[in-house]
Amino acid sequence: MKIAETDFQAWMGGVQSRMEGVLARLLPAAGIAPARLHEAMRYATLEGGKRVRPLLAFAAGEVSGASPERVEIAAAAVEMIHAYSLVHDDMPCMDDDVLRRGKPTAHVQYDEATALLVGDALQSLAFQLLSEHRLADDPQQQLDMVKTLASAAGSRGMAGGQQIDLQATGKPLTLPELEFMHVHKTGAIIRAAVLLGASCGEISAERKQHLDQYAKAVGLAFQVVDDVLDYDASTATLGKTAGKDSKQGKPTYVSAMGLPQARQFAEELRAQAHAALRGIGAPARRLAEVADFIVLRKF
Ligand code: GRG
Repeated sequence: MKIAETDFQAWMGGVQSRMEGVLARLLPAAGIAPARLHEAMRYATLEGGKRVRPLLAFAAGEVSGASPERVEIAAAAVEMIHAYSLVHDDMPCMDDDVLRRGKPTAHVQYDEATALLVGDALQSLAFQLLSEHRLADDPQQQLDMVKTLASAAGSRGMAGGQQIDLQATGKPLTLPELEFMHVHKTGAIIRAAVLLGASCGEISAERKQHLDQYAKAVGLAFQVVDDVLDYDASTATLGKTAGKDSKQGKPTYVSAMGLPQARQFAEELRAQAHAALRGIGAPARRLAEVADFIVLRKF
């Protein structure tokens, strides 16, 4: 018996397939020189991934009345930064993995030097997109969007979090240290996705603050669930190597607090995310649903 698709599933599927088309259009064509690099950029970005960050951007755009034509560009920029981070993270000098999104990682499919360039070029393209498309009526607001993504990706955001992660291998971290690492490594880009989506429309300072609180809770919840799934789910379900964190001696929420407590913590963060949206009301419905998806997902 076919189970009926919920309204949220239909919305999510719509955003995911829209983003596939948008990314395919915005990435350089595989036939354009240097073809190997362009082909590898497309390989690393297209046909895979849950597109959680674009989902957050589109849901946040509903809070500010943003036009989908603007949000899709901001979402593509964030997704390109995310794709770049995965390519570099998988390289032998970092996590050294061979499977991502159910296919060989970029350095396995191509070679290490090409994978390095894929990450570099995706990052540049993300900022090119944010600067060459009109995304906000107020130019200062658009400049702030560029700054938000730049600082989220940089040494005081994702790259800094990755550095902490590399240094933490084999060492137990306290819960505050673990949180500090993840707020930077994964949380910063998730926060940027929410803020950039909202910034494509009109957003009051008060609502922005609610969104910021929501993003903090959801960003951490995403990581806690990622740790639970790494422990609990199979490689086939995840499309990436399962059980890798414990094998590499990485501190995780499961190793720090135990599996049932980590699951409970994810639930608490989901409640915090919902609470942060209360001040916004009905326009935040999709954001609440995305928080549920992030916490309840099985892959
Ligand atoms: C290399 C500068 C640099 C940073 C890498 C984000 C990151 C930092 C590494 C990714 C490693 C990792 C598995 C982190 C855990 C959380 C995470 C980002 C998982 C992958 O994100 P998903 O689940 O992936 O959204 P999909 O494939 O669905 O897009």
